[in-house]
Amino acid sequence: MSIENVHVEVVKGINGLDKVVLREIRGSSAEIYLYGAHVTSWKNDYGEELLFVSNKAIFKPPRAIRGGIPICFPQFSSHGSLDQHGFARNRVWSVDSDPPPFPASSASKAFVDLILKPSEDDLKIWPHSFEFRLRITLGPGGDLMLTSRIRNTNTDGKPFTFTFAYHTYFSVSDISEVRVEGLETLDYLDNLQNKERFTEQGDAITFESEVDKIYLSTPTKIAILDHEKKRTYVIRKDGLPDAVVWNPWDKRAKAIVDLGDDEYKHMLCVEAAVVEKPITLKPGEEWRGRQEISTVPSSYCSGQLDPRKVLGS
Ligand code: TA6
Repeated sequence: MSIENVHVEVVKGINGLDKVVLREIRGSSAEIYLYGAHVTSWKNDYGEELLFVSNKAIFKPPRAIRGGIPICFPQFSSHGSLDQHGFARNRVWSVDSDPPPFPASSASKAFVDLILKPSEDDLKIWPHSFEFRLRITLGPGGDLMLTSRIRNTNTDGKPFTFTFAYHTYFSVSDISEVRVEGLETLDYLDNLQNKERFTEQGDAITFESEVDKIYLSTPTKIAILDHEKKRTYVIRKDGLPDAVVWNPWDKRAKAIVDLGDDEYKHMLCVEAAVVEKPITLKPGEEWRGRQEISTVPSSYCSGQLDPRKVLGS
């Protein structure tokens, strides 16, 4: 089967791993390794990289790639008996040549359908048959959509339960200058305090030390404002009630072998996820989780557009 065309190309990436390249006519692009169905690049019309990937990322199975968009399935983090973040990010996926139709197919031609089914070895550590279909679409405006469809294909009549995350690493100019809007006043589980539950203050979230929080029942839209770059990332999500916010800061960064000591300054993970209330599927049932990320010029540029200042001037 050939999926090569102007918008979609399969090439060899680092260490000879297969990589799908999506391109849109105005210049935006995305790259996805079949290893992990891992998005490793998302560029805007000007060729600027929007995702963070570590200079020390190791593109070699079985290690997950540090950066981009790892897929956490069937387990988020250490919330279960599997290895951290499950195994989908450490498996080689296939191009799905004949995916079941989507109810609302987008107009974009720059998309790829990937599929993961468990191997015999996977069934030994997680004894459930599933089909995980992932469609990755680069929209005409450069927005990136990921839609996961996970189906229980067990023939033994048994349901299964999972947690999930799109563990997106956004590229930011300086973490100390970034704020996240949309999570104010929400409850969260703090991974740095034994997953205890707290309530966020009323202000937008800013960063001055390590953060590892799972915000619960979050709105469908979250924004990351990068003042220095004058860029705002907008995350829209569906079927993914929780949102994880992670930055390792200096000490923990030093302990992560595939992350440079200072690289934490240029990354922020905001992860559309299902953690607090895991999904249970009966045989034949399917779950869908969708994340759409886009950028807009920041409406807040180092105070210039602060309405109080405008009014006061
Ligand atoms: O999503 C946040 C988190 O679960 C953190 O606790 C942190 O460990 C991070 O993911 C990275 O995990 P990884 O297994 O990729 O090193």
